[in-house]
Amino acid sequence: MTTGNILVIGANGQIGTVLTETLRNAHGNDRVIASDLAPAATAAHGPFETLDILNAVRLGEIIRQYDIRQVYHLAAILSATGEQHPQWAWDVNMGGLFNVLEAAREYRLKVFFPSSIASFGPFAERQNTPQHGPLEPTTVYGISKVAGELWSQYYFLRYGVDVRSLRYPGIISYQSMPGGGTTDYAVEIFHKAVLEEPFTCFLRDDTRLPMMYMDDAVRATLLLMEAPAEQVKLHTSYNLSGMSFTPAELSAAIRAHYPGFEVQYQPDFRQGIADSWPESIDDTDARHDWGWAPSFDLQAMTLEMLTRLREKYGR
Ligand code: NAD
Ligand code: AKB
Repeated sequence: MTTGNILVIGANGQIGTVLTETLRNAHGNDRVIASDLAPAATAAHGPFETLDILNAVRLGEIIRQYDIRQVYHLAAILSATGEQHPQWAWDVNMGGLFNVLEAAREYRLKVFFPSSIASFGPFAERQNTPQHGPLEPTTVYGISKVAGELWSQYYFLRYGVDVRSLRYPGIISYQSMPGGGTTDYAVEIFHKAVLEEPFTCFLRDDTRLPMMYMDDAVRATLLLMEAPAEQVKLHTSYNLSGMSFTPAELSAAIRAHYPGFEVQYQPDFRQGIADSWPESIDDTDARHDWGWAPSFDLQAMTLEMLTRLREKYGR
């Protein structure tokens, strides 16, 4: 085992639930320590520690207790919740990252820090948004991600800390529910379809956003974290692309399986957030530097989501 023990911070969230299980399958349950504000499903199959990431002392205790060598720092306040509580979102997103980066400097840890398509704002090119170009996000979440990317690069350049990062699109999964983002509709819609209930979408029908199936997101994360250091050429955050679609296109893909599925549109404040984000992403650097390629398109993802949720709901 070359990775040493691994700490997942924010392990109970949408991504953490699946990433923790995947890491445990690869490295053994005891080598992957889940942590979050309170125990939940991730506590069932391996070590779990209660951790508020704003508590740097507790973080240090856990790192020493388990001889941690790698950290996946997933704890954050997402875009929609962040707009309702901007100062709290800034405190958690930046304060948490600083505690992780400082611990990484002190204990020589390898770190994964997820950024987001929210790093881009209205002045970025909206189609095939390039890796380099204007960022200028208009949400507190996006501001915290851009700042986080730059601080990650700073810790690499100044202290040699091995921090790796991806700008995730909206992630779609059946295992866990999303936690307060603008792309959440693309998960909620599948639950309604399988339960054969109508769905009310909080975005306009023509709102195109970059999205990715969870399997691809986890695979990209592990590919980047396991890549030889010389292949990791960007130390801010890599653009990452899976698919792009609108709520109308997703509804049509679901209707191929559930012809009677009803969708209404009632855009709310999240429409303004979505309108400031890219429609599709150019991830040439990730493909070139460490061999990234997504596996799931809209049709494959839709079939997989519906199949898995039917099993989950016994339908
Ligand atoms: P989530 O909201 O589902 O989960 C976040 C977890 O962090 C929760 O379990 C929460 O309890 C925990 N948390 C919150 N505050 C904490 C604190 N102070 N200390 C410790 N834990 C705390 O989020 P997610 O969707 O799993 O996202 C994980 C990461 O990936 C975040 O950094 C997010 O910005 C990023 N990301 C997610 C998506 C997506 O579509 N899910 C897209 C882009 C980027
Ligand atoms: C959100 O909508 O806030 C997240 C993200 C794209 O970062 N899903």
